[in-house]
Amino acid sequence: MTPAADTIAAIATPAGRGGIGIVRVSGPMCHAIAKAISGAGIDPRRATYRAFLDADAAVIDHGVLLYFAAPASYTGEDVLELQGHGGPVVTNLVLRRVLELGARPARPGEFTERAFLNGRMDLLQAEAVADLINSQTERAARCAVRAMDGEFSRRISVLQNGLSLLRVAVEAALDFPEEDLDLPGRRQLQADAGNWLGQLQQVLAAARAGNLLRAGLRVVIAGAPNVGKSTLLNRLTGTDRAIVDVLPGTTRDTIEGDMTVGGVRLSIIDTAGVRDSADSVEQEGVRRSLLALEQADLVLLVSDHSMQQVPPELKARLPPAQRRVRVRNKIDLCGAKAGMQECQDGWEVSLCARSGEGIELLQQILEEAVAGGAGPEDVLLAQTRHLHALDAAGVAVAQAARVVEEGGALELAAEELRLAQTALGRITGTVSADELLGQIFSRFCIGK
Ligand SMILES: Nc1nc2c(ncn2[C@@H]2O[C@H](COP(=O)(O)OP(=O)(O)OP(=O)(O)O)[C@@H](O)[C@H]2O)c(=O)[nH]1
Ligand SMILES: [Mg+2]
Repeated sequence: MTPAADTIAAIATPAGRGGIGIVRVSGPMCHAIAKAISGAGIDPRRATYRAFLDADAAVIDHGVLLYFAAPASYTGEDVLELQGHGGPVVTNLVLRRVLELGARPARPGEFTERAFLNGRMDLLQAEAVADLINSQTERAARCAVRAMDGEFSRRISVLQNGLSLLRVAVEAALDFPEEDLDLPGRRQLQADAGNWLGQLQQVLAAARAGNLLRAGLRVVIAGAPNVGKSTLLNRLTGTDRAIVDVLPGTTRDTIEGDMTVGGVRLSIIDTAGVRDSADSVEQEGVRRSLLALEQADLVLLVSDHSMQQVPPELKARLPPAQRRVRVRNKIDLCGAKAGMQECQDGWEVSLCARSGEGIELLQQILEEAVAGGAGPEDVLLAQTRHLHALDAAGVAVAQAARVVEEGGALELAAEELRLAQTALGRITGTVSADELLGQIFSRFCIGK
């Protein structure tokens, strides 16, 4: 990889005031910039306390310079960190001076992009950096660190090596005319293809669980007016987020609150009660409720304990395969007991949102929904693009396995295996288009 010709710089600490403000610089001019701004040369990997000077040698700030010589740095290039006082104005003055000295402003994610291009990390690890920064729960952060350390990449690389050996075996068999490939040979290929398909499916399951951990789960509370949806939102999130009132039609906008279950962040969305209404604002509220339903991962269908059915217009809008939990609220009014039971389309819970009686049963169901299939350890923090690639690889390997099993043309199996390898290569970045890289790194913050 040829080193970048230009030097980039950005403020690496969050905007606003803080103890320290860091300007980060990467590229061939780092040493010259350090010398010019501090008035003397510096040694690599040694914290040096100096004044930061402007063009007229007036002091901008006093702080610590840290210099890492290529290739032993985050980006693989010369890197300089100027750690001054964390005020927006002073940090900007330091940045401005660095730019005057010849650096250019970095694009979002450009430091990590350079780390990738210089082979300091693969694409999965680079994406894990962004995931770590954006983690909303402790569990997601721990998973992101494991991905950054290369756990996910190793799992992909095991698959890649396995598929590659399998393809070599299939291609070797191709050199024999069909009738010469003995039965044990074909059986072995068949067993190997089945084995790698199984391993790929395990990785896919762990990636699905990780994707959930990363993105969280959208839980929508829906039902007729006045059944206690907003009371339930407040109870689950432990807040006073939504207005509760005896009058039906209180909630008009969708209202979002957060809760964390089993280390996964759940967005709980309260919606307007669904009914026919002449009020145009309420009509809009109902439209938004139905829209929210379509984007839900899980729906809590709330009704009064007395009222047995969910409004038909609401039922009609529920996507068929969507997971749902029926919540019968206000058990205090009919003297029923809190409880849960399995019904035809999922769980049903009876509770009292107002007092909180039975709410732990609903929390238990949410925990189960989050845990999904994978055990707590086998989770790979995957982005949707990784899932698509793993899916594509899975389809191709399954197809190859079928061809081998059914005694089809081995050329086809070899081609499917090649497609699977290409799909996996897109995950770690061994096969990547510039456009994809642009999309990935533009999602980072500036300075990373
Ligand atoms: N007795 C009893 N009343 C409840 C319970 N939960 C909610 N309520 C009452 O039912 C009324 C309606 O509650 P909300 O939470 O506003 O109901 P909603 O479904 O959000 O209503 P809309 O926003 O109008 O659709 C309020 O007076 C609540 O105090 C409960 O478990 N028991
Ligand atoms: Mg409401």
